[in-house]
Amino acid sequence: MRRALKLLAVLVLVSTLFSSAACSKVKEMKETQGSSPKNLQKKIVLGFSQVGAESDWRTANSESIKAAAREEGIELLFLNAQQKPENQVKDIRSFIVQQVDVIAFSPIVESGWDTVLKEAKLAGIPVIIMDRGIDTKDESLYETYIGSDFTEEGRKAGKWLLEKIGKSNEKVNVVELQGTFGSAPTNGRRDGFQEIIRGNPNIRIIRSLTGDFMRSKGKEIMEKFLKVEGDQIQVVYAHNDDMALGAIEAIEEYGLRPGKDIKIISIDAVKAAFEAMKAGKLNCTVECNPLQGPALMKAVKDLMEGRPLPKRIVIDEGIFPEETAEKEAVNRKY
Ligand code: GYE
Repeated sequence: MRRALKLLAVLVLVSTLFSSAACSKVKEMKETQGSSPKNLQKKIVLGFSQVGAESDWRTANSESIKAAAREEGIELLFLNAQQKPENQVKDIRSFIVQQVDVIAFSPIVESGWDTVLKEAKLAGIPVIIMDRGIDTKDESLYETYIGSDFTEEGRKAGKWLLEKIGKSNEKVNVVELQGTFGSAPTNGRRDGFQEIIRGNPNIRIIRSLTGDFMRSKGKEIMEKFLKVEGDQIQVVYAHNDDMALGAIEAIEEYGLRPGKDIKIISIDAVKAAFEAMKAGKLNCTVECNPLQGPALMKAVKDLMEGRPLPKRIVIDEGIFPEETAEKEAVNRKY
């Protein structure tokens, strides 16, 4: 009995020593990567948790991340959270368990990340926020945020409306198709647009609902708006092109002409929006650039090689009114 106990104690000791040696080995590998990029033995492993596959923008964004990782020789663990924040928490935890080198994610909603980000910090894994921002008091929980200025996008949409339609003295009723509730692009695009149209008392948002950035839901909401407001609607402001395209279908089925009887402004500037503008069904789209893969991989490499990162990396963007569609359509990559 005594002998058996002794043997057990030795086994426990050996396995503890072994696992702590294994741990320091992993740490060592990460440190080697950090200090001398040229001696990279092991590929950098990046865990990325994506929002979902809700829009053309998202498809282009996912492709850009995958292509850039391939190009840079970074091993990418890519997970799709299917628009559920709780899935993203699970994704991040699984990346921590797998001891990836860097975690990046596009947060579905703005708040609720502190606990899981603290877990990543405790595990010594740096986090990059991409595309959608987060709301936190503790900025040490992430290294950098790479993404667009959503409030500015909303302002651009508002300015276009003021210039094009707001000049006449007639009342302009706007219906708003919002993106995912609680997400950074929804909040920014809503606030930026409101800030600008506030300057003109004739422009009023009469209805607003969330369509989750999806074409099918954009169509559903527009059907509802048309049912209650009928031809009292002069303008649709959609937080993305996919919902605008859904709204276009609803307007046509209702018997009105999108782009003419009802003006439509949206955000993203994906290829399909240019086709709709060329057909005269969409009036303006504000650019939101999804090709963020190269910027993400550069940030990952900078981090691993110990270079400091700015806290915010903003993507440059433009605006495309219908008059530019014909010329610009050929240049669109997504
Ligand atoms: O505008 C929309 C997508 O987070 C900026 O998410 C992104 C938004 C984009 O579903 O189409």
